[in-house]
Amino acid sequence: MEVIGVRPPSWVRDAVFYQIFPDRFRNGDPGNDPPGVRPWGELPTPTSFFGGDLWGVLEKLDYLADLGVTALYLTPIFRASTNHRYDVEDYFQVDPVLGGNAALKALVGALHRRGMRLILDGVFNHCGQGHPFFQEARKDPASPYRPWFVWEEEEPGYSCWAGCPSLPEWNHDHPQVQEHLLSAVRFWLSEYEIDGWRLDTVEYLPPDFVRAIYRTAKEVNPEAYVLGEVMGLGTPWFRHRALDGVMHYRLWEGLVHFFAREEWDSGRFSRYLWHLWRSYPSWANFSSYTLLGSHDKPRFLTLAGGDPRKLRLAAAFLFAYPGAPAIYYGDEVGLEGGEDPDCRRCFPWERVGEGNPLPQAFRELAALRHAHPALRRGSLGFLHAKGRTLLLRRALPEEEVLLVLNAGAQEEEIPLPSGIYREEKSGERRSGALRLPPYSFAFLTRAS
Ligand SMILES: [Ca+2]
Repeated sequence: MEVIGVRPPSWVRDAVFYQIFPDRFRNGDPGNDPPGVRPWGELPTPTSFFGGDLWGVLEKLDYLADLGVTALYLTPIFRASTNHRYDVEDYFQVDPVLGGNAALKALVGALHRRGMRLILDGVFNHCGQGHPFFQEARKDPASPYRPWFVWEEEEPGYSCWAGCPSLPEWNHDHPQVQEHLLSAVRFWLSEYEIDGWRLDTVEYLPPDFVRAIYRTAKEVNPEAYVLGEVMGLGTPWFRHRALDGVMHYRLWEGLVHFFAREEWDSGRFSRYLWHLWRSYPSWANFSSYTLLGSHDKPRFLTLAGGDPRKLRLAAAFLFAYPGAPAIYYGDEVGLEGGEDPDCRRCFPWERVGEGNPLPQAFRELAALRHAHPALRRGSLGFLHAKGRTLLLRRALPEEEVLLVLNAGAQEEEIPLPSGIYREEKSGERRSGALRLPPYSFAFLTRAS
């Protein structure tokens, strides 16, 4: 008997994700802007709003599809007070400044007509202090919402996320709290046909509640994707069948050490990855979300000292690695930025189609991944790791793809496995060894 939801949705391992911070991607309707929006492109502060919205995302679906993106992950969109909206005030209303529920309906419809998908950010550990239930519970000790929160003697008088008084934590031991949050999980999957949830701060939630979210999502749609924000090792969540995949921050750390900062050689990098690979069940490796950036980390290009060659190398690796690769909005045009809020700058639309080679590089990587099933579903092997050079193999019975890369400042010759290979870019036949200029890579397929 198959247990419901044990198998992650099959579409994930074929997906290319794109993460959007909705206030900063595209302003499709200036008419819904909150008061005091800043000029597009000004450097963000923790409190600035720029007027981006879901209508803007809808406007740019051609751009995203052309890039090779097949799925979107939006950071929180429900009504809240801040620009990041991790302080939810109503789990059943898309923020009117993002276009409201109507804009989400339109966006999901347009995505599905293109065969694309959408996952939303579920913030179920805490709400915002402006949430009406919290407001009432705080004012009135006799309120039915009083037991929905955890009251404490110490300041600020209640349990809150990471000591942040604006984010009161839900009391998940109270059955009505769980039911309220699970009804939101259910509602957006069934009524708006979203394709899954990214669960915020999973490591702070009671594991049983995460399992309940997982089961609830799969009951509505067995093909729903349940992704966890897990900064540590994800193994326990997979053991307990509570998630389909994690945002692969552990992989991200390795990419930063090897490609961006050049602190590790390829031997250490490949041993680190192999250890991670073996720590997760195979299905979890293939259905995790692999990333070069997110709204919580400095931009990869910035970590790489602004060198686009290193960004391209890391992107090539990401698109050749198992899991669903994700592009953090703007990385593909070379947007830079340090720690939050600097990593949440406005999308610089003037950098698209201006002879900028980066978007084309990302487009080619996505196209390669879509063209070669071995890159999405093949087995993983590290065939060579020496100095700053690396050879990664992805193989299925019917095809074999190699990523050969030189992440160092010297030209290098890298030995190839026996056989004749075809270089993807030039179409030339290769055997024996491949010479690569500094900071460059090549994809090879086995000639049949
Ligand atoms: Ca707007």
